Amino acid sequence: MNNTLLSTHYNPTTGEIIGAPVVKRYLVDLRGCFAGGAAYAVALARGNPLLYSVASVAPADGEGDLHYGLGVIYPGKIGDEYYMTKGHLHAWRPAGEFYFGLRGAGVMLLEDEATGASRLLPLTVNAVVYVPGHTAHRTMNTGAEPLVYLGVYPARAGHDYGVIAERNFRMCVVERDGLPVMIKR
Ligand code: PAN
Ligand code: ZN
Repeated sequence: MNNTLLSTHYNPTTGEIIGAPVVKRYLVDLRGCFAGGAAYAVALARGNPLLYSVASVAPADGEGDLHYGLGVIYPGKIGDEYYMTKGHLHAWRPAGEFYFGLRGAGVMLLEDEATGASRLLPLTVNAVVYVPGHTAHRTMNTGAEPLVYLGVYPARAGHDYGVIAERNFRMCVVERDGLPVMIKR
């Protein structure tokens, strides 16, 4: 057990946790995620902005232990699609996850691995979203300020990006009349 991580403070404005390792994802890392391939290519030709970062805290790794990540997705769009995360299934498929909205406004796209059934759920300040096991999940910032959220998941969950990289989500989320709408890819 890592005593230094039993108690931490997160910054809900910047999404920082002092001392926690951070993964940063840039536009180039999201190749294949956006449905609008042409808009993606145009945006990438202009630059390679930071889309989101995640600070992770893993206090203990026993069976039954929990980890958490503090995510920040910056505001922006590629064509009519919001800046989003890569999205994943948990490597240990039964692992569920709680998301807590801390700043800004966004949505979560959930897709049941077995049925493909998709849901679009708001992730706003004080919202709690539960991602059941066996469910692919992707988060988008639909607002004008950074979206900051906390995700809490079993220590053994792991991240499986392979399935999403291969076939993506069935649905994509686009802005229509200023609002996020889920449509078939
Ligand atoms: C989150 C995600 C975070 C970034 O902590 O890892 O939102 O999304 P990607 O991992 O899809 O890039 C989580 O769901 N952990 O399990
Ligand atoms: Zn997850």
